[in-house]
Amino acid sequence: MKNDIHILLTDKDLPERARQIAQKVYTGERITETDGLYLFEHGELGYLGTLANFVRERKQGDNTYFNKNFHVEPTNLCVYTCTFCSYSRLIKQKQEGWAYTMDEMMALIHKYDGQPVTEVHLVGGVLPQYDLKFYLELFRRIKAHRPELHIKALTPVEYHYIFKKAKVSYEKGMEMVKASGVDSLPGGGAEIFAADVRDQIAGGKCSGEQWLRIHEIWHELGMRSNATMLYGHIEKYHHRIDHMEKLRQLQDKTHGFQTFIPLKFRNKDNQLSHLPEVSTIEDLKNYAISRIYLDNFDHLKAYWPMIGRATAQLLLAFGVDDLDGTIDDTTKIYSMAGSEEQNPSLSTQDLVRMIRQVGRRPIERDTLYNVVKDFEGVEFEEDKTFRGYLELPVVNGSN
Ligand code: V47
Ligand code: SF4
Repeated sequence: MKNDIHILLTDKDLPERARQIAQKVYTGERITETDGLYLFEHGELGYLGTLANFVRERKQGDNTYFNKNFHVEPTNLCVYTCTFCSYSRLIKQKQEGWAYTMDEMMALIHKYDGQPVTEVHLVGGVLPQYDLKFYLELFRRIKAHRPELHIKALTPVEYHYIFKKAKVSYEKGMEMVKASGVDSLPGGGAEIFAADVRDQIAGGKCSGEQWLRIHEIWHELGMRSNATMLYGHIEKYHHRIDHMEKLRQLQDKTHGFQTFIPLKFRNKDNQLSHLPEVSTIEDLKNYAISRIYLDNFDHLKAYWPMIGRATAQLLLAFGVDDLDGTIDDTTKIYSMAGSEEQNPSLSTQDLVRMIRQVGRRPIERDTLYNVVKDFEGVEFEEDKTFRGYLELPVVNGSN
Protein backbone atom coordinates (compact mmCIF):
# COMPACT_ATOMS: atom_id res chain seq x y z
CA MET A 1 0.00 0.00 0.00
CA LYS A 2 2.72 2.46 1.05
CA ASN A 3 4.39 2.56 -2.39
CA ASP A 4 1.22 2.87 -4.45
CA ILE A 5 1.66 6.59 -4.98
CA HIS A 6 4.91 5.91 -6.85
CA ILE A 7 2.98 3.81 -9.34
CA LEU A 8 0.66 6.77 -9.94
CA LEU A 9 3.56 9.17 -10.43
CA THR A 10 4.97 7.07 -13.23
CA ASP A 11 1.71 5.83 -14.76
CA LYS A 12 1.81 6.81 -18.45
CA ASP A 13 -1.94 6.16 -18.83
CA LEU A 14 -2.89 8.69 -16.18
CA PRO A 15 -4.04 12.07 -17.57
CA GLU A 16 -1.33 14.74 -17.20
CA ARG A 17 -3.46 16.82 -14.81
CA ALA A 18 -4.08 13.84 -12.53
CA ARG A 19 -0.35 13.09 -12.46
CA GLN A 20 0.47 16.72 -11.62
CA ILE A 21 -1.95 16.65 -8.70
CA ALA A 22 -0.47 13.35 -7.52
CA GLN A 23 2.97 14.98 -7.66
CA LYS A 24 1.76 17.88 -5.51
CA VAL A 25 0.29 15.51 -2.94
CA TYR A 26 3.52 13.50 -2.89
CA THR A 27 5.71 16.57 -2.33
CA GLY A 28 3.32 18.14 0.18
CA GLU A 29 2.38 21.06 -2.07
CA ARG A 30 -1.13 22.34 -1.43
CA ILE A 31 -3.69 21.63 -4.16
CA THR A 32 -5.74 24.55 -5.52
CA GLU A 33 -9.50 24.98 -5.68
CA THR A 34 -9.47 24.09 -9.40
CA ASP A 35 -7.42 20.97 -8.61
CA GLY A 36 -10.06 20.05 -6.02
CA LEU A 37 -12.84 20.52 -8.54
CA TYR A 38 -10.92 18.40 -11.05
CA LEU A 39 -10.70 15.61 -8.46
CA PHE A 40 -14.47 15.68 -7.90
CA GLU A 41 -15.24 15.76 -11.62
CA HIS A 42 -12.60 13.38 -12.98
CA GLY A 43 -10.88 11.59 -10.08
CA GLU A 44 -11.23 7.84 -10.35
CA LEU A 45 -11.88 5.96 -7.11
CA GLY A 46 -8.64 3.97 -6.93
CA TYR A 47 -6.56 7.05 -7.74
CA LEU A 48 -8.29 9.16 -5.06
CA GLY A 49 -7.99 6.37 -2.50
CA THR A 50 -4.27 6.03 -3.14
CA LEU A 51 -3.65 9.76 -2.67
CA ALA A 52 -5.88 10.03 0.41
CA ASN A 53 -4.29 6.99 1.99
CA PHE A 54 -0.85 8.44 1.35
CA VAL A 55 -1.83 11.65 3.17
CA ARG A 56 -3.44 9.69 5.99
CA GLU A 57 -0.39 7.51 6.53
CA ARG A 58 1.99 10.46 6.31
CA LYS A 59 0.01 12.21 9.06
CA GLN A 60 -1.11 9.31 11.24
CA GLY A 61 0.50 6.08 10.05
CA ASP A 62 -1.92 3.26 10.85
CA ASN A 63 -3.22 4.97 13.98
CA THR A 64 -7.00 4.92 14.11
CA TYR A 65 -8.74 6.78 16.89
CA PHE A 66 -11.98 6.44 18.79
CA ASN A 67 -13.25 7.70 22.12
CA LYS A 68 -15.74 6.72 24.79
CA ASN A 69 -18.53 9.22 24.71
CA PHE A 70 -22.25 9.71 25.08
CA HIS A 71 -24.68 12.28 23.76
CA VAL A 72 -27.17 14.48 25.57
CA GLU A 73 -29.79 15.98 23.26
CA PRO A 74 -31.74 18.57 25.28
CA THR A 75 -34.65 18.74 22.83
CA ASN A 76 -35.72 17.82 19.32
CA LEU A 77 -38.04 20.82 19.11
CA CYS A 78 -36.59 23.67 17.13
CA VAL A 79 -37.50 27.15 16.00
CA TYR A 80 -35.73 26.51 12.68
CA THR A 81 -36.96 24.34 9.83
CA CYS A 82 -33.86 23.09 8.01
CA THR A 83 -35.18 21.10 5.07
CA PHE A 84 -32.71 18.20 5.54
CA CYS A 85 -33.54 17.73 9.21
CA SER A 86 -35.50 14.61 10.20
CA TYR A 87 -34.87 15.21 13.82
CA SER A 88 -36.57 18.47 14.61
CA ARG A 89 -40.26 18.48 15.40
CA LEU A 90 -41.78 21.92 15.16
CA ILE A 91 -43.16 23.28 18.36
CA LYS A 92 -46.71 22.71 17.05
CA GLN A 93 -46.00 18.95 16.72
CA LYS A 94 -44.93 18.83 20.34
CA GLN A 95 -46.43 15.41 20.99
CA GLU A 96 -43.59 13.87 18.93
CA GLY A 97 -40.92 15.84 20.70
CA TRP A 98 -39.03 16.01 23.96
CA ALA A 99 -37.59 18.93 25.92
CA TYR A 100 -35.62 17.95 28.99
CA THR A 101 -35.45 20.09 32.09
CA MET A 102 -32.09 20.88 33.64
CA ASP A 103 -32.65 18.18 36.27
CA GLU A 104 -33.52 15.61 33.59
CA MET A 105 -30.32 16.43 31.74
CA MET A 106 -28.32 16.13 34.94
CA ALA A 107 -29.97 12.74 35.53
CA LEU A 108 -28.66 11.64 32.09
CA ILE A 109 -25.16 12.78 33.12
CA HIS A 110 -25.45 10.91 36.45
CA LYS A 111 -26.34 7.71 34.56
CA TYR A 112 -22.67 7.53 33.50
CA ASP A 113 -21.23 7.93 36.99
CA GLY A 114 -18.52 5.33 37.50
CA GLN A 115 -18.33 4.51 33.79
CA PRO A 116 -15.10 5.20 31.90
CA VAL A 117 -16.55 7.71 29.43
CA THR A 118 -14.36 10.75 28.71
CA GLU A 119 -16.72 13.03 26.76
CA VAL A 120 -20.30 14.27 26.70
CA HIS A 121 -21.45 15.58 23.32
CA LEU A 122 -24.30 17.99 23.99
CA VAL A 123 -26.33 19.36 21.08
CA GLY A 124 -29.97 19.53 20.02
CA GLY A 125 -32.71 21.77 18.67
CA VAL A 126 -33.01 25.50 19.34
CA LEU A 127 -35.76 26.68 21.73
CA PRO A 128 -36.25 30.05 23.49
CA GLN A 129 -36.30 28.56 27.00
CA TYR A 130 -32.80 27.17 26.52
CA ASP A 131 -31.18 30.57 26.78
CA LEU A 132 -27.67 31.69 27.68
CA LYS A 133 -28.41 31.65 31.42
CA PHE A 134 -29.84 28.12 31.22
CA TYR A 135 -26.88 26.69 29.34
CA LEU A 136 -24.23 28.41 31.47
CA GLU A 137 -25.88 26.96 34.55
CA LEU A 138 -26.09 23.49 32.95
CA PHE A 139 -22.39 23.53 31.99
CA ARG A 140 -21.40 24.67 35.50
CA ARG A 141 -23.45 21.88 37.07
CA ILE A 142 -21.94 19.22 34.80
CA LYS A 143 -18.39 20.45 35.55
CA ALA A 144 -19.06 20.65 39.29
CA HIS A 145 -20.40 17.09 39.24
CA ARG A 146 -17.64 15.53 37.11
CA PRO A 147 -14.72 17.88 36.44
CA GLU A 148 -12.75 15.45 34.27
CA LEU A 149 -15.64 14.83 31.82
CA HIS A 150 -14.90 16.78 28.63
CA ILE A 151 -17.89 18.92 27.62
CA LYS A 152 -18.19 19.23 23.84
CA ALA A 153 -21.22 21.43 23.52
CA LEU A 154 -23.44 23.44 21.20
CA THR A 155 -22.78 24.77 17.74
CA PRO A 156 -22.69 28.33 16.38
CA VAL A 157 -26.37 27.80 15.51
CA GLU A 158 -27.27 27.77 19.21
CA TYR A 159 -24.58 30.25 20.25
CA HIS A 160 -25.66 32.81 17.66
CA TYR A 161 -29.28 32.46 18.82
CA ILE A 162 -28.68 32.65 22.56
CA PHE A 163 -26.14 35.49 22.38
CA LYS A 164 -28.46 37.56 20.22
CA LYS A 165 -31.32 36.99 22.67
CA ALA A 166 -29.11 37.89 25.64
CA LYS A 167 -27.69 40.90 23.75
CA VAL A 168 -24.09 39.85 24.26
CA SER A 169 -21.40 39.94 21.59
CA TYR A 170 -19.92 36.71 20.22
CA GLU A 171 -16.63 37.60 21.95
CA LYS A 172 -18.17 38.14 25.37
CA GLY A 173 -20.50 35.18 24.97
CA MET A 174 -17.75 32.72 24.06
CA GLU A 175 -15.69 33.91 27.03
CA MET A 176 -18.66 33.19 29.32
CA VAL A 177 -19.11 29.76 27.73
CA LYS A 178 -15.45 28.94 28.30
CA ALA A 179 -15.62 30.14 31.90
CA SER A 180 -18.68 27.95 32.57
CA GLY A 181 -16.79 24.77 31.69
CA VAL A 182 -17.24 24.01 27.99
CA ASP A 183 -14.06 22.35 26.72
CA SER A 184 -14.62 22.21 22.97
CA LEU A 185 -17.16 22.78 20.22
CA PRO A 186 -18.54 20.01 18.00
CA GLY A 187 -18.56 20.55 14.25
CA GLY A 188 -22.31 20.72 13.67
CA GLY A 189 -24.37 23.44 12.02
CA ALA A 190 -21.84 24.04 9.24
CA GLU A 191 -23.97 22.33 6.52
CA ILE A 192 -22.82 24.16 3.37
CA PHE A 193 -21.48 27.66 3.91
CA ALA A 194 -22.35 29.15 0.48
CA ALA A 195 -25.44 31.35 0.86
CA ASP A 196 -27.20 30.17 -2.32
CA VAL A 197 -27.39 26.63 -0.88
CA ARG A 198 -27.59 27.52 2.80
CA ASP A 199 -30.60 29.80 2.30
CA GLN A 200 -32.48 26.90 0.69
CA ILE A 201 -31.66 24.18 3.22
CA ALA A 202 -31.04 26.03 6.47
CA GLY A 203 -32.66 29.44 6.03
CA GLY A 204 -32.82 31.66 9.10
CA LYS A 205 -30.08 30.09 11.16
CA CYS A 206 -26.57 31.53 11.47
CA SER A 207 -24.82 32.24 8.17
CA GLY A 208 -21.65 30.52 6.98
CA GLU A 209 -19.66 33.64 7.92
CA GLN A 210 -21.16 33.69 11.42
CA TRP A 211 -20.42 29.97 11.88
CA LEU A 212 -16.77 30.58 10.94
CA ARG A 213 -16.49 33.72 13.11
CA ILE A 214 -17.73 31.94 16.25
CA HIS A 215 -15.18 29.16 15.75
CA GLU A 216 -12.47 31.75 15.12
CA ILE A 217 -13.25 33.54 18.39
CA TRP A 218 -13.28 30.21 20.21
CA HIS A 219 -9.88 29.33 18.76
CA GLU A 220 -8.53 32.75 19.75
CA LEU A 221 -9.45 31.85 23.34
CA GLY A 222 -7.03 28.94 22.99
CA MET A 223 -9.76 26.34 22.53
CA ARG A 224 -10.33 23.57 19.97
CA SER A 225 -13.27 22.58 17.80
CA ASN A 226 -14.40 20.36 14.93
CA ALA A 227 -15.92 21.12 11.53
CA THR A 228 -18.51 19.27 9.44
CA MET A 229 -19.91 19.46 5.90
CA LEU A 230 -23.34 18.12 4.98
CA TYR A 231 -23.01 16.70 1.46
CA GLY A 232 -25.10 14.82 -1.08
CA HIS A 233 -28.26 16.94 -1.28
CA ILE A 234 -28.74 19.99 -3.56
CA GLU A 235 -25.16 21.26 -3.43
CA LYS A 236 -22.76 21.07 -6.39
CA TYR A 237 -19.12 20.04 -6.23
CA HIS A 238 -17.98 23.67 -6.30
CA HIS A 239 -19.96 24.30 -3.11
CA ARG A 240 -18.07 21.50 -1.36
CA ILE A 241 -14.75 22.97 -2.50
CA ASP A 242 -15.80 26.45 -1.41
CA HIS A 243 -16.78 25.03 2.00
CA MET A 244 -13.46 23.26 2.48
CA GLU A 245 -11.51 26.26 1.20
CA LYS A 246 -13.09 28.49 3.87
CA LEU A 247 -12.18 25.96 6.55
CA ARG A 248 -8.65 25.61 5.21
CA GLN A 249 -8.17 29.38 5.32
CA LEU A 250 -9.45 29.69 8.88
CA GLN A 251 -7.31 26.76 9.96
CA ASP A 252 -4.22 28.48 8.50
CA LYS A 253 -5.04 31.43 10.73
CA THR A 254 -5.95 29.72 14.02
CA HIS A 255 -4.92 26.03 13.91
CA GLY A 256 -7.88 25.43 16.20
CA PHE A 257 -9.70 22.71 14.26
CA GLN A 258 -8.97 19.14 15.22
CA THR A 259 -10.98 17.04 12.82
CA PHE A 260 -13.14 17.35 9.72
CA ILE A 261 -16.32 15.27 9.56
CA PRO A 262 -18.15 14.94 6.23
CA LEU A 263 -21.80 14.10 6.95
CA LYS A 264 -23.77 12.23 4.30
CA PHE A 265 -27.29 13.55 3.76
CA ARG A 266 -29.81 10.86 4.77
CA ASN A 267 -33.25 11.22 3.26
CA LYS A 268 -35.82 9.63 5.58
CA ASP A 269 -38.70 11.75 6.90
CA ASN A 270 -37.52 15.20 5.95
CA GLN A 271 -38.43 17.87 3.43
CA LEU A 272 -35.73 16.64 1.05
CA SER A 273 -36.89 13.01 1.07
CA HIS A 274 -37.48 13.18 -2.69
CA LEU A 275 -33.70 13.45 -3.23
CA PRO A 276 -31.92 10.13 -3.64
CA GLU A 277 -28.99 9.51 -1.32
CA VAL A 278 -25.58 9.46 -3.02
CA SER A 279 -23.86 6.13 -3.62
CA THR A 280 -21.19 4.60 -1.41
CA ILE A 281 -18.69 5.24 -4.23
CA GLU A 282 -19.53 8.94 -3.99
CA ASP A 283 -19.02 8.76 -0.22
CA LEU A 284 -15.58 7.22 -0.62
CA LYS A 285 -14.57 9.84 -3.18
CA ASN A 286 -15.85 12.69 -1.03
CA TYR A 287 -13.91 11.54 2.02
CA ALA A 288 -10.77 10.97 -0.04
CA ILE A 289 -10.92 14.45 -1.58
CA SER A 290 -11.53 15.96 1.86
CA ARG A 291 -8.38 14.25 3.13
CA ILE A 292 -6.35 15.51 0.15
CA TYR A 293 -7.76 19.05 0.23
CA LEU A 294 -7.62 19.78 3.97
CA ASP A 295 -3.87 19.45 4.27
CA ASN A 296 -3.83 21.45 7.53
CA PHE A 297 -6.35 19.27 9.39
CA ASP A 298 -4.75 16.51 11.46
CA HIS A 299 -7.75 14.20 11.43
CA LEU A 300 -10.63 13.04 9.23
CA LYS A 301 -13.54 11.42 11.02
CA ALA A 302 -16.18 8.98 9.76
CA TYR A 303 -19.10 9.27 12.14
CA TRP A 304 -20.22 5.64 12.02
CA PRO A 305 -23.81 6.07 13.32
CA MET A 306 -24.48 8.17 10.22
CA ILE A 307 -22.45 6.50 7.49
CA GLY A 308 -22.93 2.92 8.82
CA ARG A 309 -20.22 0.75 10.31
CA ALA A 310 -19.41 -1.18 7.12
CA THR A 311 -18.74 1.99 5.11
CA ALA A 312 -16.89 3.51 8.08
CA GLN A 313 -14.57 0.51 8.04
CA LEU A 314 -14.02 0.88 4.29
CA LEU A 315 -13.27 4.57 4.75
CA LEU A 316 -10.20 3.69 6.80
CA ALA A 317 -8.57 3.11 3.39
CA PHE A 318 -9.83 6.45 2.01
CA GLY A 319 -8.24 8.95 4.38
CA VAL A 320 -10.20 8.42 7.58
CA ASP A 321 -8.27 7.95 10.84
CA ASP A 322 -11.05 8.49 13.39
CA LEU A 323 -14.35 6.69 14.00
CA ASP A 324 -15.81 8.90 16.76
CA GLY A 325 -17.00 7.00 19.77
CA THR A 326 -18.87 4.25 21.50
CA ILE A 327 -21.97 6.56 21.59
CA ASP A 328 -24.01 4.17 23.76
CA ASP A 329 -27.30 4.61 21.91
CA THR A 330 -27.69 8.21 23.07
CA THR A 331 -28.26 10.02 19.80
CA LYS A 332 -31.41 9.99 17.68
CA ILE A 333 -30.29 12.34 14.89
CA TYR A 334 -29.30 9.64 12.40
CA SER A 335 -31.71 6.83 13.15
CA MET A 336 -34.51 9.38 12.59
CA ALA A 337 -32.89 10.43 9.29
CA GLY A 338 -32.73 6.89 7.90
CA SER A 339 -29.29 5.60 8.83
CA GLU A 340 -29.07 1.82 9.02
CA GLU A 341 -27.72 2.31 12.56
CA GLN A 342 -31.02 2.28 14.44
CA ASN A 343 -29.48 1.85 17.88
CA PRO A 344 -26.03 3.31 17.68
CA SER A 345 -23.84 1.71 20.27
CA LEU A 346 -20.51 -0.08 19.91
CA SER A 347 -18.42 -1.50 22.72
CA THR A 348 -14.72 -0.70 22.91
CA GLN A 349 -14.05 -4.25 21.81
CA ASP A 350 -16.32 -3.83 18.76
CA LEU A 351 -14.45 -0.71 17.70
CA VAL A 352 -11.06 -2.30 18.27
CA ARG A 353 -12.02 -5.33 16.17
CA MET A 354 -13.52 -3.19 13.44
CA ILE A 355 -10.25 -1.23 13.14
CA ARG A 356 -7.98 -4.26 13.38
CA GLN A 357 -9.89 -6.21 10.79
CA VAL A 358 -8.70 -3.77 8.13
CA GLY A 359 -5.12 -3.76 9.34
CA ARG A 360 -5.06 -0.54 11.34
CA ARG A 361 -3.93 0.25 14.87
CA PRO A 362 -6.77 1.03 17.33
CA ILE A 363 -6.13 3.82 19.79
CA GLU A 364 -8.57 5.13 22.36
CA ARG A 365 -8.16 8.90 22.57
CA ASP A 366 -9.68 11.67 24.61
CA THR A 367 -11.42 14.56 22.83
CA LEU A 368 -8.12 16.42 22.35
CA TYR A 369 -6.42 13.33 20.85
CA ASN A 370 -4.32 12.50 23.88
CA VAL A 371 -3.83 8.72 23.94
CA VAL A 372 -5.98 7.03 26.60
CA LYS A 373 -5.06 3.49 25.55
CA ASP A 374 -3.09 2.05 22.65
CA PHE A 375 -4.60 -1.36 21.81
CA GLU A 376 -1.56 -2.57 19.86
CA GLY A 377 -0.94 -6.12 21.05
CA VAL A 378 -4.00 -6.24 23.35
CA GLU A 379 -5.86 -9.52 22.69
CA PHE A 380 -9.57 -10.21 23.17
CA GLU A 381 -10.60 -13.87 23.34
CA GLU A 382 -13.64 -13.41 21.07
CA ASP A 383 -11.51 -11.93 18.25
CA LYS A 384 -10.93 -15.38 16.83
CA THR A 385 -14.61 -15.82 15.94
CA PHE A 386 -15.30 -12.27 14.73
CA ARG A 387 -16.76 -12.34 11.21
CA GLY A 388 -16.66 -8.62 10.52
CA TYR A 389 -19.17 -5.95 9.68
CA LEU A 390 -18.77 -6.19 5.93
CA GLU A 391 -20.61 -9.52 6.07
CA LEU A 392 -23.59 -8.20 8.02
CA PRO A 393 -26.82 -7.47 6.12
CA VAL A 394 -27.91 -3.82 6.09
CA VAL A 395 -30.98 -3.33 8.28
CA ASN A 396 -33.57 -0.75 7.15
CA GLY A 397 -30.91 0.92 5.07
CA SER A 398 -31.42 2.76 1.85
CA ASN A 399 -28.04 2.02 0.26
O1 V47 B 1 -25.38 20.01 11.75
C1 V47 B 1 -28.94 16.70 10.38
C2 V47 B 1 -26.40 16.87 10.40
C3 V47 B 1 -25.28 17.62 12.23
C4 V47 B 1 -29.21 15.22 8.80
O2 V47 B 1 -18.00 17.34 16.18
C5 V47 B 1 -27.84 15.40 9.02
O3 V47 B 1 -17.44 15.37 16.81
C6 V47 B 1 -27.38 13.87 7.41
O4 V47 B 1 -22.39 17.83 13.73
N1 V47 B 1 -28.67 13.66 7.11
C7 V47 B 1 -25.13 17.42 13.73
N2 V47 B 1 -26.93 14.71 8.34
C8 V47 B 1 -24.15 16.29 14.06
C9 V47 B 1 -22.71 16.75 14.13
C10 V47 B 1 -21.65 15.85 14.67
C11 V47 B 1 -21.85 14.49 14.71
C12 V47 B 1 -20.84 13.69 15.25
C13 V47 B 1 -19.67 14.20 15.74
C14 V47 B 1 -19.48 15.57 15.69
C15 V47 B 1 -18.24 16.14 16.26
C16 V47 B 1 -20.48 16.41 15.15
O5 V47 B 1 -26.03 16.54 11.71
C17 V47 B 1 -26.07 18.80 11.75
C18 V47 B 1 -26.39 18.39 10.33
O6 V47 B 1 -25.34 18.76 9.46
N3 V47 B 1 -27.72 16.33 9.99
N4 V47 B 1 -29.88 16.03 9.66
C19 V47 B 1 -29.61 14.31 7.78
N5 V47 B 1 -30.90 14.12 7.45
FE1 SF4 C 1 -33.07 22.79 14.14
FE2 SF4 C 1 -30.62 21.80 13.86
FE3 SF4 C 1 -32.70 20.51 12.76
FE4 SF4 C 1 -31.90 22.86 11.75
S1 SF4 C 1 -30.67 20.93 11.80
S2 SF4 C 1 -34.04 22.26 12.20
S3 SF4 C 1 -31.23 23.97 13.56
S4 SF4 C 1 -32.34 20.81 14.94
